[in-house]
Amino acid sequence: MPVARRMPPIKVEPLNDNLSEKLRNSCKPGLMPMGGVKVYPSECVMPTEYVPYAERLRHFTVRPDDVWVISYPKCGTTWTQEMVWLIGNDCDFALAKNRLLLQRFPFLEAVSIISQEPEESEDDDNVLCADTITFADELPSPRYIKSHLPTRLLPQEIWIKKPKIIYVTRDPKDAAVSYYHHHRLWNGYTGSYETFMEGFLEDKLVYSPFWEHVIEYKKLENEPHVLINSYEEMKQDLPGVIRRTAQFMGKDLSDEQVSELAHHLSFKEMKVNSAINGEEFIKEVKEKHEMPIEDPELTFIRKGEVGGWRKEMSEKLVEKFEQWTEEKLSGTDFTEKDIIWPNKI
Ligand code: PPS
Repeated sequence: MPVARRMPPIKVEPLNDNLSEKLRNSCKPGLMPMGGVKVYPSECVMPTEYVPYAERLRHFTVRPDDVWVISYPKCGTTWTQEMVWLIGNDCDFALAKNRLLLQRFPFLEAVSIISQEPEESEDDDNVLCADTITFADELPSPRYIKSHLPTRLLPQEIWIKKPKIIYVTRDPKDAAVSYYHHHRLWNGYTGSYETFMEGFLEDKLVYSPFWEHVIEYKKLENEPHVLINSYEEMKQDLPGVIRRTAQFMGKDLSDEQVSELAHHLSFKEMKVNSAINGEEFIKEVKEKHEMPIEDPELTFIRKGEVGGWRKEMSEKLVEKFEQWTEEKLSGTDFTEKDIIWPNKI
Protein backbone atom coordinates (compact mmCIF):
# COMPACT_ATOMS: atom_id res chain seq x y z
CA MET A 1 0.00 0.00 0.00
CA PRO A 2 1.44 3.41 -0.91
CA VAL A 3 2.64 5.51 2.01
CA ALA A 4 1.13 8.89 2.77
CA ARG A 5 3.41 11.09 0.70
CA ARG A 6 2.69 9.14 -2.47
CA MET A 7 -1.09 9.36 -2.17
CA PRO A 8 -2.63 11.55 -4.88
CA PRO A 9 -5.08 14.23 -3.71
CA ILE A 10 -8.76 13.32 -3.53
CA LYS A 11 -10.83 14.31 -6.54
CA VAL A 12 -14.56 13.93 -7.03
CA GLU A 13 -16.77 13.68 -10.06
CA PRO A 14 -20.57 14.14 -9.87
CA LEU A 15 -22.70 11.07 -10.63
CA ASN A 16 -25.08 12.50 -13.20
CA ASP A 17 -26.20 9.33 -14.98
CA ASN A 18 -29.91 8.44 -15.17
CA LEU A 19 -29.70 5.44 -12.86
CA SER A 20 -28.02 7.42 -10.06
CA GLU A 21 -30.60 10.15 -10.48
CA LYS A 22 -33.42 7.61 -10.35
CA LEU A 23 -32.00 6.07 -7.17
CA ARG A 24 -31.64 9.50 -5.56
CA ASN A 25 -35.21 10.41 -6.49
CA SER A 26 -36.53 7.24 -4.86
CA CYS A 27 -35.40 8.22 -1.37
CA LYS A 28 -36.95 10.35 1.33
CA PRO A 29 -35.29 13.64 2.24
CA GLY A 30 -33.89 13.90 5.77
CA LEU A 31 -32.71 10.28 5.81
CA MET A 32 -29.42 8.88 4.51
CA PRO A 33 -28.43 10.19 1.08
CA MET A 34 -27.65 8.04 -1.97
CA GLY A 35 -24.54 8.16 -4.15
CA GLY A 36 -23.81 11.65 -5.45
CA VAL A 37 -20.11 11.53 -6.39
CA LYS A 38 -17.42 9.16 -7.56
CA VAL A 39 -14.25 9.66 -5.52
CA TYR A 40 -10.70 9.27 -6.86
CA PRO A 41 -8.44 7.51 -6.11
CA SER A 42 -10.62 4.39 -5.74
CA GLU A 43 -13.71 5.20 -7.88
CA CYS A 44 -15.73 4.73 -4.73
CA VAL A 45 -19.25 6.16 -4.79
CA MET A 46 -20.09 8.43 -1.87
CA PRO A 47 -22.86 10.92 -1.11
CA THR A 48 -22.01 14.56 -1.87
CA GLU A 49 -22.16 15.10 1.90
CA TYR A 50 -18.87 13.17 2.13
CA VAL A 51 -16.89 15.73 0.11
CA PRO A 52 -16.23 18.32 2.86
CA TYR A 53 -15.02 15.52 5.17
CA ALA A 54 -12.79 13.63 2.71
CA GLU A 55 -9.47 15.26 3.63
CA ARG A 56 -10.26 15.27 7.34
CA LEU A 57 -10.83 11.53 7.13
CA ARG A 58 -7.63 10.99 5.24
CA HIS A 59 -5.67 12.98 7.82
CA PHE A 60 -7.29 11.34 10.84
CA THR A 61 -4.60 10.43 13.38
CA VAL A 62 -4.22 6.66 13.62
CA ARG A 63 -2.68 4.93 16.64
CA PRO A 64 -0.72 1.66 16.43
CA ASP A 65 -2.88 0.08 19.14
CA ASP A 66 -6.18 0.88 17.38
CA VAL A 67 -8.27 -2.05 16.18
CA TRP A 68 -10.21 -1.45 12.96
CA VAL A 69 -13.12 -3.43 11.54
CA ILE A 70 -13.66 -2.67 7.87
CA SER A 71 -16.06 -4.01 5.25
CA TYR A 72 -18.32 -3.23 2.34
CA PRO A 73 -21.73 -2.55 3.99
CA LYS A 74 -23.94 -5.48 5.04
CA CYS A 75 -21.15 -8.05 5.10
CA GLY A 76 -21.27 -8.77 8.84
CA THR A 77 -19.59 -5.63 10.17
CA THR A 78 -21.66 -5.36 13.35
CA TRP A 79 -21.29 -9.05 14.09
CA THR A 80 -17.51 -8.76 13.65
CA GLN A 81 -17.35 -5.56 15.72
CA GLU A 82 -19.07 -7.19 18.68
CA MET A 83 -16.79 -10.23 18.42
CA VAL A 84 -13.63 -8.12 18.16
CA TRP A 85 -14.61 -5.75 20.98
CA LEU A 86 -15.33 -8.64 23.33
CA ILE A 87 -12.11 -10.44 22.44
CA GLY A 88 -10.20 -7.20 23.05
CA ASN A 89 -12.01 -6.56 26.34
CA ASP A 90 -11.55 -9.98 27.95
CA CYS A 91 -15.17 -10.97 27.30
CA ASP A 92 -16.68 -8.23 29.45
CA PHE A 93 -20.27 -9.13 28.55
CA ALA A 94 -21.74 -6.85 31.23
CA LEU A 95 -20.07 -3.75 29.79
CA ALA A 96 -20.91 -4.83 26.24
CA LYS A 97 -24.61 -5.01 27.15
CA ASN A 98 -24.55 -1.71 29.02
CA ARG A 99 -22.89 0.48 26.45
CA LEU A 100 -24.04 0.97 22.87
CA LEU A 101 -21.79 -0.57 20.25
CA LEU A 102 -21.85 2.82 18.51
CA GLN A 103 -20.05 4.29 21.51
CA ARG A 104 -17.66 1.42 22.12
CA PHE A 105 -16.85 1.05 18.46
CA PRO A 106 -17.69 4.26 16.53
CA PHE A 107 -18.34 4.34 12.80
CA LEU A 108 -15.59 6.75 11.75
CA GLU A 109 -17.07 8.36 8.64
CA ALA A 110 -20.75 8.19 9.70
CA VAL A 111 -20.89 12.00 9.90
CA SER A 112 -19.96 12.18 6.21
CA ILE A 113 -22.74 9.91 4.94
CA ILE A 114 -25.76 11.40 6.67
CA SER A 115 -27.72 14.38 5.45
CA GLN A 116 -27.90 16.38 8.64
CA GLU A 117 -25.25 18.60 10.22
CA PRO A 118 -23.60 17.00 13.28
CA GLU A 119 -25.23 17.95 16.57
CA GLU A 120 -23.37 19.19 19.64
CA SER A 121 -24.82 16.99 22.32
CA GLU A 122 -24.03 16.08 25.87
CA ASP A 123 -26.02 12.91 25.27
CA ASP A 124 -23.44 10.23 24.75
CA ASP A 125 -26.08 7.88 23.28
CA ASN A 126 -26.44 10.16 20.32
CA VAL A 127 -23.16 9.22 18.63
CA LEU A 128 -24.73 8.74 15.21
CA CYS A 129 -25.82 12.39 15.12
CA ALA A 130 -22.48 13.66 16.42
CA ASP A 131 -19.26 14.45 14.61
CA THR A 132 -18.07 10.86 14.60
CA ILE A 133 -14.56 11.79 13.43
CA THR A 134 -14.02 13.99 16.51
CA PHE A 135 -15.69 11.34 18.69
CA ALA A 136 -13.25 8.67 17.47
CA ASP A 137 -10.31 11.06 17.71
CA GLU A 138 -11.00 11.76 21.36
CA LEU A 139 -11.49 8.15 22.49
CA PRO A 140 -8.89 6.76 24.90
CA SER A 141 -6.66 3.92 23.67
CA PRO A 142 -7.07 1.20 22.72
CA ARG A 143 -9.69 2.42 20.28
CA TYR A 144 -12.04 0.22 18.27
CA ILE A 145 -13.06 1.86 14.99
CA LYS A 146 -15.46 0.80 12.23
CA SER A 147 -15.19 1.97 8.64
CA HIS A 148 -16.60 1.03 5.25
CA LEU A 149 -14.02 3.07 3.35
CA PRO A 150 -11.99 1.39 0.59
CA THR A 151 -8.21 1.16 1.15
CA ARG A 152 -7.38 4.35 -0.71
CA LEU A 153 -9.79 6.58 1.18
CA LEU A 154 -8.79 5.41 4.65
CA PRO A 155 -6.72 7.67 6.88
CA GLN A 156 -3.26 7.54 5.28
CA GLU A 157 -1.54 6.90 8.59
CA ILE A 158 -3.13 3.48 8.72
CA TRP A 159 -0.42 2.22 6.35
CA ILE A 160 2.33 3.70 8.52
CA LYS A 161 1.09 2.98 12.05
CA LYS A 162 -0.28 -0.42 10.95
CA PRO A 163 -2.99 -0.99 13.57
CA LYS A 164 -4.79 -4.32 13.44
CA ILE A 165 -7.41 -4.45 10.68
CA ILE A 166 -10.10 -7.12 10.56
CA TYR A 167 -11.88 -7.07 7.21
CA VAL A 168 -15.06 -9.05 6.69
CA THR A 169 -16.67 -9.96 3.41
CA ARG A 170 -19.79 -11.83 2.23
CA ASP A 171 -21.43 -13.30 -0.86
CA PRO A 172 -22.42 -10.13 -2.75
CA LYS A 173 -25.88 -11.57 -3.53
CA ASP A 174 -26.68 -11.74 0.19
CA ALA A 175 -24.99 -8.38 0.82
CA ALA A 176 -27.06 -6.80 -1.99
CA VAL A 177 -30.37 -8.13 -0.62
CA SER A 178 -29.42 -6.94 2.85
CA TYR A 179 -28.39 -3.53 1.44
CA TYR A 180 -31.77 -3.25 -0.31
CA HIS A 181 -33.67 -3.66 2.97
CA HIS A 182 -31.16 -1.35 4.67
CA HIS A 183 -32.01 1.34 2.08
CA ARG A 184 -35.75 0.87 2.59
CA LEU A 185 -35.17 1.74 6.22
CA TRP A 186 -32.27 4.19 6.45
CA ASN A 187 -32.69 5.97 3.10
CA GLY A 188 -36.48 5.66 2.90
CA TYR A 189 -35.98 3.96 -0.47
CA THR A 190 -39.32 3.42 -2.21
CA GLY A 191 -38.01 2.58 -5.69
CA SER A 192 -38.22 -0.88 -7.20
CA TYR A 193 -36.16 -3.87 -6.13
CA GLU A 194 -34.97 -4.28 -9.75
CA THR A 195 -33.70 -0.69 -9.97
CA PHE A 196 -31.86 -1.13 -6.68
CA MET A 197 -30.18 -4.33 -7.89
CA GLU A 198 -29.22 -2.60 -11.13
CA GLY A 199 -27.65 0.12 -8.96
CA PHE A 200 -25.67 -2.53 -7.08
CA LEU A 201 -24.41 -4.22 -10.26
CA GLU A 202 -23.67 -0.90 -11.99
CA ASP A 203 -21.66 0.31 -8.97
CA LYS A 204 -23.94 3.25 -8.22
CA LEU A 205 -24.51 2.66 -4.51
CA VAL A 206 -22.60 4.26 -1.67
CA TYR A 207 -19.26 2.42 -1.08
CA SER A 208 -19.52 0.59 -4.42
CA PRO A 209 -17.87 -0.93 -6.39
CA PHE A 210 -18.24 -4.09 -4.29
CA TRP A 211 -15.60 -6.37 -5.82
CA GLU A 212 -12.91 -3.70 -6.07
CA HIS A 213 -13.50 -2.97 -2.36
CA VAL A 214 -12.99 -6.64 -1.47
CA ILE A 215 -10.03 -7.24 -3.80
CA GLU A 216 -8.06 -4.26 -2.53
CA TYR A 217 -8.22 -5.65 1.00
CA LYS A 218 -7.75 -9.24 -0.11
CA LYS A 219 -4.43 -8.20 -1.66
CA LEU A 220 -3.26 -7.18 1.82
CA GLU A 221 -4.04 -10.55 3.37
CA ASN A 222 -0.40 -11.48 3.86
CA GLU A 223 0.31 -8.34 5.87
CA PRO A 224 0.68 -9.37 9.51
CA HIS A 225 -1.65 -6.60 10.67
CA VAL A 226 -4.53 -7.61 8.38
CA LEU A 227 -7.01 -10.45 8.92
CA ILE A 228 -9.76 -11.28 6.43
CA ASN A 229 -12.84 -13.17 7.59
CA SER A 230 -16.05 -14.00 5.78
CA TYR A 231 -19.65 -13.92 6.94
CA GLU A 232 -20.06 -17.44 5.57
CA GLU A 233 -17.22 -18.77 7.72
CA MET A 234 -18.75 -17.08 10.76
CA LYS A 235 -22.03 -18.86 10.07
CA GLN A 236 -20.29 -22.17 9.43
CA ASP A 237 -17.92 -22.19 12.39
CA LEU A 238 -18.22 -19.21 14.72
CA PRO A 239 -15.99 -20.69 17.46
CA GLY A 240 -13.29 -21.30 14.82
CA VAL A 241 -13.47 -17.68 13.63
CA ILE A 242 -13.43 -16.44 17.24
CA ARG A 243 -10.27 -18.46 17.94
CA ARG A 244 -8.54 -17.30 14.78
CA THR A 245 -9.44 -13.67 15.45
CA ALA A 246 -8.31 -13.93 19.09
CA GLN A 247 -4.99 -15.37 17.99
CA PHE A 248 -4.58 -12.53 15.48
CA MET A 249 -5.32 -10.01 18.25
CA GLY A 250 -2.79 -11.67 20.56
CA LYS A 251 -5.49 -12.75 23.03
CA ASP A 252 -5.88 -16.08 24.77
CA LEU A 253 -9.46 -17.21 25.29
CA SER A 254 -10.42 -20.28 27.30
CA ASP A 255 -12.75 -22.85 25.74
CA GLU A 256 -15.45 -21.61 28.08
CA GLN A 257 -14.99 -18.01 26.94
CA VAL A 258 -15.11 -19.07 23.29
CA SER A 259 -18.37 -20.89 23.82
CA GLU A 260 -19.90 -18.04 25.88
CA LEU A 261 -18.86 -15.58 23.20
CA ALA A 262 -20.31 -17.74 20.43
CA HIS A 263 -23.59 -17.81 22.36
CA HIS A 264 -23.55 -14.02 22.85
CA LEU A 265 -22.89 -13.58 19.11
CA SER A 266 -25.64 -15.93 17.96
CA PHE A 267 -28.26 -14.37 15.72
CA LYS A 268 -30.97 -14.97 18.32
CA GLU A 269 -29.04 -13.17 21.05
CA MET A 270 -27.85 -10.29 18.87
CA LYS A 271 -31.36 -9.68 17.56
CA VAL A 272 -32.64 -8.88 21.04
CA ASN A 273 -29.49 -7.13 22.29
CA SER A 274 -30.48 -3.46 22.56
CA ALA A 275 -26.83 -2.34 22.78
CA ILE A 276 -26.50 -3.51 19.17
CA ASN A 277 -29.84 -3.79 17.38
CA GLY A 278 -30.52 -0.03 17.18
CA GLU A 279 -34.17 -0.63 18.19
CA GLU A 280 -34.68 2.80 19.77
CA PHE A 281 -33.25 4.65 16.82
CA ILE A 282 -35.16 2.51 14.30
CA LYS A 283 -38.44 3.12 16.15
CA GLU A 284 -37.84 6.87 15.94
CA VAL A 285 -37.00 6.72 12.22
CA LYS A 286 -40.09 4.61 11.45
CA GLU A 287 -42.38 6.93 13.38
CA LYS A 288 -40.92 10.11 11.95
CA HIS A 289 -40.99 8.86 8.37
CA GLU A 290 -44.27 6.94 8.58
CA MET A 291 -42.83 3.52 7.81
CA PRO A 292 -44.71 0.34 8.68
CA ILE A 293 -43.78 -0.35 12.31
CA GLU A 294 -44.31 -4.10 12.08
CA ASP A 295 -42.47 -4.81 8.78
CA PRO A 296 -40.05 -7.60 9.82
CA GLU A 297 -37.57 -6.65 7.09
CA LEU A 298 -37.20 -3.09 8.43
CA THR A 299 -34.83 -4.08 11.20
CA PHE A 300 -31.08 -4.07 11.56
CA ILE A 301 -30.44 -7.65 12.64
CA ARG A 302 -32.79 -8.93 9.93
CA LYS A 303 -32.50 -12.54 8.67
CA GLY A 304 -28.88 -13.50 9.26
CA GLU A 305 -28.77 -16.20 6.59
CA VAL A 306 -26.28 -17.57 4.12
CA GLY A 307 -27.96 -18.02 0.74
CA GLY A 308 -31.07 -16.01 1.66
CA TRP A 309 -30.77 -14.57 -1.87
CA ARG A 310 -32.25 -17.83 -3.18
CA LYS A 311 -35.64 -16.70 -1.89
CA GLU A 312 -35.24 -13.10 -3.01
CA MET A 313 -33.63 -13.27 -6.45
CA SER A 314 -35.00 -14.45 -9.79
CA GLU A 315 -32.93 -16.88 -11.87
CA LYS A 316 -32.24 -14.07 -14.30
CA LEU A 317 -30.90 -11.80 -11.57
CA VAL A 318 -28.71 -14.58 -10.19
CA GLU A 319 -27.26 -15.07 -13.67
CA LYS A 320 -26.52 -11.35 -13.86
CA PHE A 321 -24.69 -11.48 -10.52
CA GLU A 322 -22.68 -14.50 -11.64
CA GLN A 323 -21.66 -12.89 -14.88
CA TRP A 324 -20.79 -9.64 -13.10
CA THR A 325 -18.63 -11.53 -10.58
CA GLU A 326 -16.85 -13.40 -13.35
CA GLU A 327 -16.07 -10.17 -15.17
CA LYS A 328 -14.92 -8.37 -12.03
CA LEU A 329 -12.67 -11.19 -10.86
CA SER A 330 -11.19 -12.11 -14.22
CA GLY A 331 -7.57 -11.04 -14.37
CA THR A 332 -7.27 -10.97 -10.55
CA ASP A 333 -5.62 -13.67 -8.43
CA PHE A 334 -8.93 -14.54 -6.75
CA THR A 335 -12.03 -16.65 -7.26
CA GLU A 336 -15.31 -16.05 -5.50
CA LYS A 337 -14.88 -19.33 -3.65
CA ASP A 338 -11.41 -18.32 -2.33
CA ILE A 339 -12.91 -15.15 -0.97
CA ILE A 340 -16.17 -16.37 0.52
CA TRP A 341 -15.21 -19.92 1.54
CA PRO A 342 -11.45 -19.82 2.06
CA ASN A 343 -11.65 -22.93 4.24
CA LYS A 344 -8.88 -21.79 6.51
CA ILE A 345 -10.39 -23.11 9.71
S1 PPS B 1 -23.82 -2.41 8.26
O1 PPS B 1 -25.05 -1.56 8.25
O2 PPS B 1 -23.11 -2.30 6.99
O3 PPS B 1 -22.96 -2.17 9.39
O4 PPS B 1 -24.41 -3.89 8.32
P1 PPS B 1 -23.58 -5.18 8.71
O5 PPS B 1 -23.49 -5.26 10.17
O6 PPS B 1 -22.34 -5.26 7.91
O7 PPS B 1 -24.50 -6.35 8.16
C1 PPS B 1 -25.80 -6.58 8.61
C2 PPS B 1 -26.11 -8.02 8.26
O8 PPS B 1 -25.48 -8.88 9.22
C3 PPS B 1 -26.47 -9.69 9.82
N1 PPS B 1 -26.11 -10.07 11.20
C4 PPS B 1 -25.97 -11.34 11.61
N2 PPS B 1 -26.07 -12.51 10.93
C5 PPS B 1 -25.89 -13.65 11.63
N3 PPS B 1 -25.64 -13.69 12.96
C6 PPS B 1 -25.53 -12.54 13.67
N4 PPS B 1 -25.28 -12.59 14.97
C7 PPS B 1 -25.69 -11.30 12.99
N5 PPS B 1 -25.66 -10.00 13.36
C8 PPS B 1 -25.92 -9.27 12.25
C9 PPS B 1 -27.72 -8.83 9.75
O9 PPS B 1 -28.88 -9.57 10.00
C10 PPS B 1 -27.61 -8.31 8.34
O10 PPS B 1 -27.84 -9.30 7.36
P2 PPS B 1 -29.28 -9.63 6.74
O11 PPS B 1 -29.01 -10.53 5.57
O12 PPS B 1 -29.90 -8.33 6.34
O13 PPS B 1 -30.04 -10.33 7.81
